[in-house]
Amino acid sequence: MKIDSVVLREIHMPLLQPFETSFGRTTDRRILLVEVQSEGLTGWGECTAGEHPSYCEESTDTAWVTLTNELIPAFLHAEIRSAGSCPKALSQVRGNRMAKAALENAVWDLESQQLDLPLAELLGGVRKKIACGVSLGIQRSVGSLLDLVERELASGYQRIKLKCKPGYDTEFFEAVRNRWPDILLSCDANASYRLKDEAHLRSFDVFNLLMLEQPLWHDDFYYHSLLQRQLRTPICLDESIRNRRDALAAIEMESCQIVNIKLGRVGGFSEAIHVHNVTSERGIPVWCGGMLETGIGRSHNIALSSLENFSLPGDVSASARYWEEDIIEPSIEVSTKGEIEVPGIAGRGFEVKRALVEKLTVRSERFHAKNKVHNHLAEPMKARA
Ligand code: OSB
Ligand code: MG
Repeated sequence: MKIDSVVLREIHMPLLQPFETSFGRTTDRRILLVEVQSEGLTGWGECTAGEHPSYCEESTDTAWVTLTNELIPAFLHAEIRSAGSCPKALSQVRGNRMAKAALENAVWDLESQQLDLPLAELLGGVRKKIACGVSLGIQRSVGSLLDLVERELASGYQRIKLKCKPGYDTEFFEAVRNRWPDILLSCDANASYRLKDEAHLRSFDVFNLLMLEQPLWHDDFYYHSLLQRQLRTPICLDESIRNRRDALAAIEMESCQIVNIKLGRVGGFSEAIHVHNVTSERGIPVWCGGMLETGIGRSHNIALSSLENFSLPGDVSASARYWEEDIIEPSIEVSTKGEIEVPGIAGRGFEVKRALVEKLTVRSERFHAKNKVHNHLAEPMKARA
């Protein structure tokens, strides 16, 4: 692939509603976008790092530095034959998987355009439609949670996931279960419980949850395996699974029965496909997680979710749940059956609204294949004050 240049930028986008997890509340997103340009075509990638290093070690700021100083120069120096050669080209950098994924996924996006194939097809996807669920942030009151659940079910979403933490769990599950005894309901603790909470976590079993996501430490398999033996509810691992080996270790230790795959957390499409394949071989179902992405990351999540073993509804939902105006068109829509159609046209299947992206940009840098040129396309925040 002849790469001409790479553009890295940061955009600021306010969320329509604040989103609260066990590690904090997000109201405004600071998102890095990567463009990889080649002979008139542009592949886009989105970095899913959060504003603070709370979900994992990376943040918007660490990803900026790693991409600028390490990953983009290494990428431009390497010979990239296809998107699949990115992990090797970036392997000198340890960790920093969300930064790597932003770059690698842009190359997959580009390659699908060059080959005139839908991205989903390039990845080996087989599904024409994907099943969608929603992830609901921690609410201050049971009443406000019930209102939210009612609204999302009316929109057609097939599964409701409740964020939880100690003090914000069973009371909420009970209220939702009493009102909707038959819905697919799950919860996500984002690593907020400890082994001393075992008896309490066992009390979740009565709510017939589809899964309990990442109850214990973010980097653990062993204690999850001890906990899983004590629960009827299947454990799903999110934070703990960084790659194929982690998935295998978790499966062999019986730490979980379900795996959440996030493109950023595993470092991009190549590793996501490896995790997909190994879980598939072992009979462990997967679903696609979300990181409050814009339409660019979301379109990549849709393509990934078209792979066969994505048999549970993912946290892939409509643009309108997050943004006043998404940066792609058409915006991502979910049918009344709670499904998103996988685009059948070449590339990611959604156009990027370039003028809007420029307007939202607070800093950017362009890197040329031969020599790096600093090119500040936009003034920092003060320009928008
Ligand atoms: O654990 O799935 C998670 C958002 C930020 C950090 C971690 C998580 C989430 C979500 C959001 O659940 C899902 C979405 O994008 O709708
Ligand atoms: Mg999670």
